Amino acid sequence: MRLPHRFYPIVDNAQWLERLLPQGVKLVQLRIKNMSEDLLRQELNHALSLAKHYQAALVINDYWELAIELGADWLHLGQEDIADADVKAIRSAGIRLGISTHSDDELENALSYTPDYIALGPVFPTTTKQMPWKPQGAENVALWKQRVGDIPLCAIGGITLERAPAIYAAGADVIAVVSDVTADENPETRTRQWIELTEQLASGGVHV
Ligand code: TZP
Ligand code: MG
Repeated sequence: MRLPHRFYPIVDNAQWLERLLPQGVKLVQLRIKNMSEDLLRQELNHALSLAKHYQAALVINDYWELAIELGADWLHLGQEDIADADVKAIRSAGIRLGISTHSDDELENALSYTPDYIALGPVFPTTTKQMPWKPQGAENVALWKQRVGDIPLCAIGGITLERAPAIYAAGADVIAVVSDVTADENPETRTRQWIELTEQLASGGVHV
């Protein structure tokens, strides 16, 4: 199964969606940490209605119970999250699932859930999330793509627009970014540049 787009920004509140979805984003993750349950429910509801309006796939990070309750279509879980989640209930609700991986063992574990995509990270050093894993590099992106076969591979961690062509060329189906968009002085323009890059790739116009 293909994902709806090859560019996958990750944001931490629904206001970002108001800014990015009008630029043409079709795949976006809401990754909220530390919010009270009431606010969280409101935020997710708002985000889901924005995504529906813009016909974009909204991937909810972490909150699988709320995702089921609110009728979400997509969920992203890490290895610890998935160990605690009711994957049967998630699947019965028709929710598609992406899973993070950082090592061979995690990949094997993730594949046992037949996920809708596998994320591999960090590809480059990142300051957005503290992790014990050393950067994977383009080499592991290529290796992971061989291992996951038809399952879409999402590369994440320290990826910039400038680094993206080599990572797509290494085998990433999708690239997820936080800071390259949200820390840019013009996130809307940066988003449009990413979308243009994916369009150029589709027309064979980018050479690495
Ligand atoms: N998972 C692996 S790396 C990462 C996450 C959430 C952070 C990605 O952020 P950035 O700013 O694109 O490096
Ligand atoms: Mg998580």
